[in-house]
Amino acid sequence: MGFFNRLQEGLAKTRRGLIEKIDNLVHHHKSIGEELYEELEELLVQADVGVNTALELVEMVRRVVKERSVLDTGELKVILKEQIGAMLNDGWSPINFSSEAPTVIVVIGVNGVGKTTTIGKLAYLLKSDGKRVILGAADTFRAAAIEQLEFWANRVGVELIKHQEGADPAAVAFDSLQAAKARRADILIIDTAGRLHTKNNLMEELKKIRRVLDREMPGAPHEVLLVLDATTGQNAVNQAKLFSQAAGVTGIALTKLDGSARGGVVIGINQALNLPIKLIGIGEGLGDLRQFNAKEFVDALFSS
Ligand SMILES: Nc1nc2c(ncn2[C@@H]2O[C@H](COP(=O)(O)OP(=O)(O)O)[C@@H](O)[C@H]2O)c(=O)[nH]1
Ligand SMILES: [Mg+2]
Repeated sequence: MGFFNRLQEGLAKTRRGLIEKIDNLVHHHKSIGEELYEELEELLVQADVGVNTALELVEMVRRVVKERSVLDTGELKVILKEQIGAMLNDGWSPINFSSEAPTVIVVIGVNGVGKTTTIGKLAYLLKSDGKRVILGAADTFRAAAIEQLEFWANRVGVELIKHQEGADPAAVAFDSLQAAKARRADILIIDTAGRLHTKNNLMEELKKIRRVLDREMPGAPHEVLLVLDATTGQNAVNQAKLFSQAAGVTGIALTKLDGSARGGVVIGINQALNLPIKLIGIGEGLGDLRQFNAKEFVDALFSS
């Protein structure tokens, strides 16, 4: 099955929770009016789009309905799809590759969101694209975290730079960058720890990693990807706010869209944070990660 079909399948629950309800809504209203808009807004909020974003979307739909003098309620879905697509496309940018190798990508986020898995899948994606990739195991908090990344490195067939459990993450980042330069790697991806109960320490640790990288290669890291778990809905938005203040986040990798009923959060994250969603994960397999594409996403979401 191709990625689009899997995305389509992965968004089935969200589709049921949002698109099918919108179908019902428009069938139960003969004309477009206040009541319909209110119910639409409510559906969007329920689908984890977020209150502000839901309001904004309904405003956009309202404006287009007026501009085009739309009377048919059936048209609403088409307009909504168009507006969601526009919203998701607004401010989007692809992964930022450095003109000078290596491109350094730091991956951050709380425990369990899917950082290490995403790194494995991203390494596979980039390697398949002909890039030379190196991984840095800067989540040194537990030995198991290093082993997990090593498992992925072996699976994908890329080199891993690691230290002992408990080592200074910034030192791992430093060594990884040295190695990436020496091996003329195109891409270095650095894994980090995500234990939130020591929030301040974590933020300091991430800052230190960034400082060390920038000192070794001015401008690095070129991406700080915050990994968020789509199944946590609006919670993901809160995590993002927390991290983006301190950690210099440049983009979002949204995982576990497969089987989440809260795919609407994609729209909310994009709007609430002003951060582009760069990657989406739809499973635990090697091929289950892709660069985010607004058109592909709305096509999959609105497909029947
Ligand atoms: N279904 C699904 N599971 C995922 C996805 N990404 C990660 N996971 C799972 O989420 C769990 C935590 O992932 P891990 O990479 O260890 O998270 P980390 O603590 O942030 O490094 C693992 O069981 C992964 O297999 C995804 O896109 N879809
Ligand atoms: Mg991990």
